[in-house]
Amino acid sequence: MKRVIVYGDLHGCLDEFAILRQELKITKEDIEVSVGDILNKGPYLADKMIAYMQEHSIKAVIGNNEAKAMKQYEKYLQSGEEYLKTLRPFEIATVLSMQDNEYSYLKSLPYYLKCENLTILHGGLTPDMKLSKNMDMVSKKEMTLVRYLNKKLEPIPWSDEDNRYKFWSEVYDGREGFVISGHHPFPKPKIEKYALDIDTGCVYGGRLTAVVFKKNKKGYDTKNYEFFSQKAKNDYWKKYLKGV
Ligand SMILES: [Mn+2]
Repeated sequence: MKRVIVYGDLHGCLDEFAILRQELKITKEDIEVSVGDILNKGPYLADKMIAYMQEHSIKAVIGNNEAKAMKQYEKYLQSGEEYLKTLRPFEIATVLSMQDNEYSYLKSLPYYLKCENLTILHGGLTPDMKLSKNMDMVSKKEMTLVRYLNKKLEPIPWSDEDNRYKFWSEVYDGREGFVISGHHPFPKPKIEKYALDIDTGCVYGGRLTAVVFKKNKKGYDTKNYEFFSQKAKNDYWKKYLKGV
């Protein structure tokens, strides 16, 4: 049976990821996809995370952290050590763990991935976004960042709490398929009619969640999917902020 298995934000949580994959009893038949934000903030750096993804042929879409790491790596190659001083310690660690292989891996990642009736992307969709190969870069980047919308159904910045109207998936109409995303951590997966957010904040001491879809006659069954999750061994982000 061919399964599609989608993983939430990894953020360097490789131990939890490996345990979760063991529990899922992955076979060569399975299609595994990450919603992006593979790297940054957590215990394992870009080199280890990407090597693991490559070794196990796990697909991924770009998260905002991958987009940022690519840009920072490019600037580091241009301007050298001086540039690193402008970055946060976890960003420096990411950039320094990257080489050509990691950079070209990140470059090769798509912004969204369609698997029959399923669509995997990192952030979310706004009513005026249309997925296509020739989407402009601004909309692609925006797609990695969408969380809450304002009353005009436009995405609001992270800090703009007062303007918060609805989470994007609460008003999404399913026109681009059943969407599985991450980016905004919830204590439990956020389940809507045409979308799932499966970021359950592993790097913040929450859980790493996977959702499993099986096929029926019409495509992948979006009514009877199953969640699996693995508890974080640590609140890695809190540890990082405390400097221990
Ligand atoms: Mn993110």
